Amino acid sequence: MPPIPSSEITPEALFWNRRRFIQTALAGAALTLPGCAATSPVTTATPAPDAPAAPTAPAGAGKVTGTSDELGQPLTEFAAVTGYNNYYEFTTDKQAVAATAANFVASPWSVQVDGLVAKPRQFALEDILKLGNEERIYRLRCVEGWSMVIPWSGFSLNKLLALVEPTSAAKYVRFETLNDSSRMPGQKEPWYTWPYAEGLRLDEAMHDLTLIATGVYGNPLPAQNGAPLRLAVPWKYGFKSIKAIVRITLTDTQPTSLWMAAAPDEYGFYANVNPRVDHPRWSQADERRIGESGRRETLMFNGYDKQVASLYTGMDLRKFY
Ligand SMILES: Nc1nc2c(c(=O)[nH]1)N[C@H]1C(S)=C(S)[C@@H](COP(=O)(O)O)O[C@H]1N2
Ligand SMILES: [Mo]
Repeated sequence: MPPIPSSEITPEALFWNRRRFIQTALAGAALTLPGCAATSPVTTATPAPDAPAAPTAPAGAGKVTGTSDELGQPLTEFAAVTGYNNYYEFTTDKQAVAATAANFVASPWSVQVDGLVAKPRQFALEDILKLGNEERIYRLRCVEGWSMVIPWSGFSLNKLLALVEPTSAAKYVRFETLNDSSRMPGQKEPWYTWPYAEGLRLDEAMHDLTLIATGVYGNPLPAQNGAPLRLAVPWKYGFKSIKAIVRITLTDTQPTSLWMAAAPDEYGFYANVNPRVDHPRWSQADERRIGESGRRETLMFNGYDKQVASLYTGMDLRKFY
């Protein structure tokens, strides 16, 4: 059973396809974006009071030690974490990503780490996996206005960057997803500047919270969550947490992400979660936690302000959205 009854979902992809169609008709090839639509109320059914308690290890999940994040907020259920996804390389239908990506083969895999580094290197996945397998429970806040609490496993990106020795000229890190439309059919969709790309400032990339996730819910990452490895940057909107990374490049210029290229008025480079800076088309003041009814307040830096606010001292956070 899908974790989220489809009857309760505004079909965002349909909305956007219709909007694109209208825009195409009106304005030739000038298209605007999606990424994100704000309005779908998403809830899971509330179990009857006498229903049996959910099993601690849901079918399909591996071993996870924690049951909540550091704020005491419980893990989002396994079925939602692995069944309600954003991954435009496969489909814009969140509940169809898992099925559409089911046959994606993520091995062999390697990651090129290059640019302004003393020791550029191509890492085989096997070597990357040796860098660590810590459990990290992070909130994920999508710019669309929904959120989850997800038990990732992996290691801090700074461990990988240390191996290539960034030079003093390196100021930013650019990440790129696999570019292969025979394996990722959504890349045939012409509206985006494939491959998906993202970027961080070097100090953001070196922050201990910035995770290379190689697993979720005690299992290796399934395709829909970004197999075999992806970023998890918990204080930024979810689109920064790029999936299926094949290349990491140190650079002296601010990278342009896929979303910045698609809609520069809507998606900035920093994309720090900020309840006081609304998206041009919807409020960011609150969010729907998947599995809960009602909405909860969005926290500054997604609740990681103590850890990361100092990265942005002196910056106008409104301007630098
Ligand atoms: N390559 C790639 N990475 C991506 C996306 C995508 O479409 N393609 N979607 C982003 C968005 S908008 C979100 S909210 C998160 C969702 O991660 P999840 O499906 O594991 O919850 O992945 C991000 N990483
Ligand atoms: Mo997102």
